[in-house]
Amino acid sequence: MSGIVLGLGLLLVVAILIAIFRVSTLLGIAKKEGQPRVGKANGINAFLLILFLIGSMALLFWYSYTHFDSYNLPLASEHGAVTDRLFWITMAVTGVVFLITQILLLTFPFKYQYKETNKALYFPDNNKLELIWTLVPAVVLSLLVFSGWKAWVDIMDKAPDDSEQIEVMGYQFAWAVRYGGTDKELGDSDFRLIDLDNRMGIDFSDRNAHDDFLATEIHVPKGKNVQFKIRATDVIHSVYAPHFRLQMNAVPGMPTSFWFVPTKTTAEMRDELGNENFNYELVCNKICGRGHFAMRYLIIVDEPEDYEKWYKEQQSWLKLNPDYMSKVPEELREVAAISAGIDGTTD
Ligand SMILES: [Cu+2]
Repeated sequence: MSGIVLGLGLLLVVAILIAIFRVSTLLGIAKKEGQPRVGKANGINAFLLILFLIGSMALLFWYSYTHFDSYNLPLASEHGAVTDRLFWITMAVTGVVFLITQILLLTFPFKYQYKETNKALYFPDNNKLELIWTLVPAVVLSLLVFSGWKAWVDIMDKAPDDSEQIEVMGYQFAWAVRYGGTDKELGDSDFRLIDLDNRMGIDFSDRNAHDDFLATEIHVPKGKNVQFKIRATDVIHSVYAPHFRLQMNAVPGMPTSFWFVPTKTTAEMRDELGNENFNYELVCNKICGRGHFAMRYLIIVDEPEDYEKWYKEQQSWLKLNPDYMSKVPEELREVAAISAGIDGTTD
């Protein structure tokens, strides 16, 4: 509340200052002092614009230099090399244009400010000039868009058949992660089956679902194709794993996916960075509500043999939640118990 009052107060002060400035300008004009006053104000404004140019450029370079490592994270996926290259080419092209246009924009008011002796040049049009500034950006932008589109199509293409399938589901405010179990096939799921325990709505009438397991951290094998199958239950979340240059929205009612090849194990990255505590992470990249900040999950990249070892040690969800055996159709219970790794008979 006090914030609103303070804001309104500030607004009032600014409004009063503007009113005073306008009144004094009008008074000046009324006293026929108009011209020299405007000339002086122009000079001050032009000078301030140049100060702004120098200040903002200094800030830009300072930030880009000191925080470079924060937005240029070490790379750990195959396609990431392509997207990184595209990013830096786009950055170079747009950066140079940005610098040139800002310098011209902010120095011209100084160079061409009002002087009584100056006379404006009549310059209605120049076809050659217009052709150049239409064609050059059109060609450059088409090249950028085309190479971006090609990279996108390669990434979004159907995942290879041998991909590890991992289902990642976002909900307010956590992730649930499911693997296909011994058959490496994810079973069906249905949002109508979601309850407090069966968070992902696993459908136990599907045989592939009986051996599925949920993981508290995501393990992926180095050098193998990995596909994230992504969905959400409530609002739009976003699966973001910056070291793999991976980002994909998690949308309720509209499954999405992303496949990639991790290139460095967690241990290798720790060595490279000299940081024993380093971990790859998956975070939500959509402001999805109050607990948004809590949507963090660890990703562990293992050597393929370590990954298989970890995979085999996991227990099926059905084994950990035996009550749900009642959801398995009666004729499937025996096979379900076997594929879920449950010993003995079930009731
Ligand atoms: Cu979220």
